[in-house]
Amino acid sequence: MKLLYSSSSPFVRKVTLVAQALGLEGRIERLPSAANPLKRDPRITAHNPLGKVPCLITDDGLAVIDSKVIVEYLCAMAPDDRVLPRQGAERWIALRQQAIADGAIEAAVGLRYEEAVRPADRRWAEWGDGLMSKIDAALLVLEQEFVPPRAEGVLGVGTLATVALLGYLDFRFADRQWRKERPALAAAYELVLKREDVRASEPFVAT
Ligand SMILES: N[C@@H](CCC(=O)N[C@@H](CS)C(=O)NCC(=O)O)C(=O)O
Repeated sequence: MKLLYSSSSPFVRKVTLVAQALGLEGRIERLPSAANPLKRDPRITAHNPLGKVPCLITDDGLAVIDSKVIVEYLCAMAPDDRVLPRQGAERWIALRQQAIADGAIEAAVGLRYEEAVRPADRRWAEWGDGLMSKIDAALLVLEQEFVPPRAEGVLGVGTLATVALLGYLDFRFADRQWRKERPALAAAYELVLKREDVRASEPFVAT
C-alpha cells in the first residue's frame, strides 16, 4: 500500500497511528505530497479529486480517501477490537469519539488556513472565533470521554484521533494553551506522550 502524506497533517497522523496499532505500518510506503487548498498538487489529484491527504492507494490500485474511510479499510485488513470494536455500543462510542476529534481537527486545519493562506485583509475574525469555539467544545467532551490511556498496549481509534488533535493544537496553536482549560485531558495526554510510537509520529514541517 502507498500513502500520500504530509508530515504536518493531523489526519495523516491519525491514520499512521492506527496503522501502527494494527501492525500494518511496515506495509505502507509513504509518498510525499504538498496538500494545499489553493495550489492543487497533481501527485494527489491524480488519485483524489479533492486534492486532500491522507490518500491510501491499495495494492489493487484503489485510492481510498478520507481518513475515516482509511481507518475502516485498515481495520478490515487487520481486525483488532482494541483499535475499533467490531460491534456493540463500544464500536459506536469509538467512532463517535473519532468523529468529535476529527471535527475539531477540521476546525483547527480551517483556522490554520485562515491564518496561513487567506490574505490578512480578507480575514473575518468572527469566523475564526466560530472555529475556535468548536475546538473548545470538542475538548470539553473529549476530556470527559478520553479513555484513560495506558503506558503500553494498544490504543483505540477514539484515543488515537484525540492524540492527533492535541498534537496538532500543540504544533500550530501552542499560544492558545488548551491545557489551562482542560487539565484532566492534559494529564491523560502526558501519559500517552510517554509512548515511543506516539512520539515517533509527532507533526513537523518538512523542509
Ligand atoms: N475529511 C478529510 C480531511 C483531510 C484534510 O483536510 N486534509 C488536509 C491536510 S490536514 C488537506 O489535504 N488539505 C488540502 C485541501 O484542503 O485542499 C480526512 O479525514 O481525511
